[in-house]
Amino acid sequence: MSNAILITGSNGQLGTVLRTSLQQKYGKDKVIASDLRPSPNYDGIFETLDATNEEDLATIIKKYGIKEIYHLAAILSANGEKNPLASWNVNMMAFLNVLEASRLNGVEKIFYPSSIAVFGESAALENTPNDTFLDPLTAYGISKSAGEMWANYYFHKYDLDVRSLRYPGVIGYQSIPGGGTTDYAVEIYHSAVKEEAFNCFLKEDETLPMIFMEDAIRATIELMEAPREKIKIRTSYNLAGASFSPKEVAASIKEIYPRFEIIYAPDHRQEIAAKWPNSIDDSAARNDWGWQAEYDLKKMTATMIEKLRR
Ligand code: NAD
Ligand code: AKB
Repeated sequence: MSNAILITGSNGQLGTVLRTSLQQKYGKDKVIASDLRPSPNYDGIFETLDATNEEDLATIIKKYGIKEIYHLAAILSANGEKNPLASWNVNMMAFLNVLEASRLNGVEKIFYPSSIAVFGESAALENTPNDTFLDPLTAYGISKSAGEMWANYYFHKYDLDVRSLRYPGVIGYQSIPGGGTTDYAVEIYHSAVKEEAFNCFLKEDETLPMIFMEDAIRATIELMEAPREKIKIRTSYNLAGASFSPKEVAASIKEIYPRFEIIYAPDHRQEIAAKWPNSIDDSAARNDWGWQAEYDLKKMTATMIEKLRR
C-alpha cells in the first residue's frame, strides 16, 4: 500500500468522525485508524497502537507506507489535571515519537491538534490574537503549547510539513467527549433530548470558544489540503466557531424545549475555564487559507437536537 493515512487516538470524540470523513474522501483502503484499544464497530483498517511506543509506531508507518499522520492521541484538560505528569508523558512523548518516526520513515505531512488551552493569564480574554504570550496553567495546555514549538522546530529544521489548529471546544452529536473542560456543551444536549435537568459544572456566564464538529473536521481537511505556500504559521492557527456561555446554550435549547432546566454546580473545571479565552481571533486562518465557520449557536442547537432525537 502507498500514500496511506494514519490516525492515532482514532476512537475519541474527533477521531471517530475524522476517520470516516477521511475514508469517504480518500477511500477505505487508504485510512489506517489506531488507538490503545480495538474499535469493534469501526468498518475499516485498524491497528492497536500506543503512540508513546516509537518502535510500534515506526512498524505501522513502514507496514502501510504511511505518508500522512493525523495525531489525535492525547489526555484532555480535565483528565490531565488528575495526573499532570502522566498527561505530559502521553501528550508530549507521543507527539515527539510521531515527529521523529515521520522524519526517519518518509512521512510527508502531519496534523497536530492544539487547543485554546495554550492560552493563560497573559492572553487577552476577548478576541485572543494568534500571536500572543502563552502561559497555560494546566498540564494539558503546557503540553499543547510545547507541542506547537516542536511542530515549528521540525518544520524549520527538517522541512517536515507539520500543520496545526488550536481547536476550541468541539460540539458534535456523533461521539462523546473524552474528559475536557468544554464537555458540558455536548452533555447539555444529551440531557435536553432526554428531557432531563442538566447539572452544569461551569458558571452560567463562563463564555468559551466552541466549534461544531462539521466545521472542525472541514477546517482540519482544508488546512491539510491547502497549498504548502499558504501555510504561514507553523506553530498553530487559532480556529473560531461560535463563543457562548452555558446560560446562552440553555436559552437556545429552551426555544425548542421550553421546560428545559439547568442547575449550576461549578467544580474544579470552572477554574480551568476561567483562564481560557472568551473568544479568539482566527483572522490568520481566514486570510492565509480561506477558513470560514458555518455554524453559529442557533444552527448548532437545531442540528444537535434534531440528530440526537433520531
Ligand atoms: P478524546 O479524549 O476523545 O480521544 C483521545 C483518544 O486518544 C482516545 O481514544 C484515547 O484512547 C487515545 N489515547 C490516549 N492515550 C493514547 C496513547 N498513548 N496512544 C494512543 N492513543 C491514545 O479526544 P478528542 O476530543 O477526540 O481530541 C482529539 C485531539 O484534539 C486531542 O489531541 C485533543 O487534545 C485535541 N482537541 C480536542 C478538542 C475537543 O474539544 N474535543 C479541543 C481542542 C483540542
Ligand atoms: C478540553 O476541554 O480539554 C478540550 C480542549 C478545548 O482542548 N475540549
